[in-house]
Amino acid sequence: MAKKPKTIITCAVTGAIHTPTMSDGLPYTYDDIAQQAVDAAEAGASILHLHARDNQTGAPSVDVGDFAPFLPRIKQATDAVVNISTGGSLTLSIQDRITPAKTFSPEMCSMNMGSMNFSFHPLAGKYDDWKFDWERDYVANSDGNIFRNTFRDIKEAADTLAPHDIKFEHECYDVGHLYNLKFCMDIGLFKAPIFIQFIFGILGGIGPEVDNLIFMKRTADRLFGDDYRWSVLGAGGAQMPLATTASQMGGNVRVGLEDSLFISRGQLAQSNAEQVRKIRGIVEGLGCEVATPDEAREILGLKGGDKVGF
Ligand code: KMH
Ligand code: ZN
Repeated sequence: MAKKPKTIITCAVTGAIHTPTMSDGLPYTYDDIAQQAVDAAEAGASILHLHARDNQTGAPSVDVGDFAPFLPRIKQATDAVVNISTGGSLTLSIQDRITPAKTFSPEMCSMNMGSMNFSFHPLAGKYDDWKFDWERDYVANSDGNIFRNTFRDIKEAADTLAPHDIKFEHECYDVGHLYNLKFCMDIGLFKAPIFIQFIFGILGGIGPEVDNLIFMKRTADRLFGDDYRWSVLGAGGAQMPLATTASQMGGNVRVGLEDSLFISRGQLAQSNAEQVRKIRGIVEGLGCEVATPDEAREILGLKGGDKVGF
């Protein structure tokens, strides 16, 4: 029987959806982001997907000055792959969103593959008292968000970042995004093997049903053949169940407080590492091995941790 591929665990440490009021576990200071990222790597995450936040208020930030305090600390303390988000804050221009990746030249960064509604406004109704002034409006007004990722934006990001030899985490929130990615491959924007993050359960994207995972996977098989590797991100309560299914299907998994604040139904996770430990236990318990950072580098064809700019 063919050997099962190793499972790469990505941990998305803080993101730009959740706010400090929603969980004390959500890291937003430089120190907490660094510490939780290192702990997640020690727990078994070989890729750390990172956003930055304002150190005082926790507001999502794409300011390079908010990345600079934690990136070197993470690099010194772990050999995990650093992946810098270019999704950033959802309403900013692509130029602003790619500035951190352009500045720090990480091994990986995200690349969002289509424009869409991207909303989490239903969360606004769940809290009466907010820790910081910005939070309520930020969450409530997300019903007006258009997360803009036009073909022109994608090309601009790919062209600007090309000299940095960065592997992209192609964020695909629906089936059409796979066709966008195929078009971009055909015009030479991205090199195989590409790495696709199938995303389920964002309001504005495809829902978190297993049927949809199978449909996305079949479509990607047809479009990309052997030229792609894949991972699954289920938002909220879909996180662990879909990651488990993905791993059993031979795929890779993404967890982290960016995508879900919970460790089990109704129970907040205390940290990113707790989620990594949980999925690792499931993956290993079901007979798969977890990839080390160097194995992840090999699987994805990364440039190496010694070639980053931080
Ligand atoms: N927040 C996730 C659903 C990005 O950072 O570019 C998708 C994401 C996007 O991680
Ligand atoms: Zn992200």
